Amino acid sequence: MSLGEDVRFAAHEIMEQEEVTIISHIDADGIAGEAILAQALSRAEIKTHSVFVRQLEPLTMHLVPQDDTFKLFCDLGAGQQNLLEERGLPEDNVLIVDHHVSQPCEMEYRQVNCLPYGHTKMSAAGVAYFIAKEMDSGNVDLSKIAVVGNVGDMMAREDCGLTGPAREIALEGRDHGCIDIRARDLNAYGTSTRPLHICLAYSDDPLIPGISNNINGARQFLRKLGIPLQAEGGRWRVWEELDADEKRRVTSALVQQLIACGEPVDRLFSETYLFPDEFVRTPVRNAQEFATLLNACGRWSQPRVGGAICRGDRLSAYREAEHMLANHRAVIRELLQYILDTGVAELSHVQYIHVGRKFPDTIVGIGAGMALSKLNIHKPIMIMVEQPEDPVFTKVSMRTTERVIAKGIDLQQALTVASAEVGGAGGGHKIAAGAFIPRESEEVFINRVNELLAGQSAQPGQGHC
Ligand SMILES: [Mn+2]
Repeated sequence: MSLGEDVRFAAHEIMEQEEVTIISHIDADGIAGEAILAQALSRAEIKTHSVFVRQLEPLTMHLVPQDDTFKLFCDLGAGQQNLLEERGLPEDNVLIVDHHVSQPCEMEYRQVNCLPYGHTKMSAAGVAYFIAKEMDSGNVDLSKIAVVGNVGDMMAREDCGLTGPAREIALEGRDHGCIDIRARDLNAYGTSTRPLHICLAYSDDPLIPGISNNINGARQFLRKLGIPLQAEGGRWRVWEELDADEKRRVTSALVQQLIACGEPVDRLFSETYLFPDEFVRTPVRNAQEFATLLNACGRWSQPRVGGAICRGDRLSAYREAEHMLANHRAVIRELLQYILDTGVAELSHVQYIHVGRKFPDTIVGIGAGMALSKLNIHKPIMIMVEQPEDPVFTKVSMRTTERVIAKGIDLQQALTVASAEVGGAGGGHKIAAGAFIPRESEEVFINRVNELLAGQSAQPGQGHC
């Protein structure tokens, strides 16, 4: 079998259905994947309704209806097939569209999963797009949302651009005219909405001495280059609106700065994905910021607002999402500050912090990733959080860096093993993973994860994720 064959089978299977329930994940990739599948289905005149879950786990399984609609799982399900079985879902009534590691189970649910085919850098929205495209080639316009999902799941991060099938989607979107691919663009977040000096100061991949984490430094750097920070009328300018000559002046000065400090320059540039049909200086203008907007919707438990934006709403849903985005950023900044102020505890191979109920579980992963660049980046970080509505389980999020996984570290493996041993469940990727564990096992669990990571780092590295 190949991914293409699985996609054809899935498209055929879906077209046979009269009524479908989509169960999807509440993050940018899940929201994008749901929007792609739901639009493809409704264009094919198949009745569809959707359910969003934070995570597929015993406590959320009641959200999966026990009716006879066809169940389409998106961005989840592969690692929780035992739960689908326990829920009594029959084999022939389920299709899983996912990119996570599968957990074996008695039932053999059908899946379209890019991971077993070696496509480690494509998200569920990408898989969903291939199915939609197979259902009807007119669904090529959904490539835009697929790119948002992929970028949202950080599939473009390691290689500074999408690769493999995920990039093919971007190319299809470019040919269709809905995606503008910018080669060797600045590898920084916020190129469409952040004031230029803020955009530079907030970017830390690569870390540019004197500019990263230094707003004044960034402002002076741009002044020296004679780049006006403000447009007529005093509005802040953004990277995207600089002309080609200005961009060249900035990037070559950044290159010089990095070389002067003996830092590698390769990560300064990235392929980026812009949407020419959107207004300039809005977050839906580029894939990265669009994804953040969707994540903000998920964080505020309003995935349907994100879904409406994926479907083209630029009025009420869009305004609502912008408001959530502002709050989202404020809470993440607060979490980051809390981690830095409180400090992390360190074991030999992991650093960790328990934030109790102070922060929503939906942002701790993002906060962990951001905190890592300001802590010991050589040691994976673990954040534990309690969810007020869940008295039994503690949620665990872990993040590390490309450099650490190149040495053999695999967070997915460590969390899957350690959580199973204490009666919890875990999954994810080498670089970012999560788990639920019984609250009373926290200490045993941390020590076990440390032990597993120590074992991994003793093995020769694989060098890829
Ligand atoms: Mn995903």
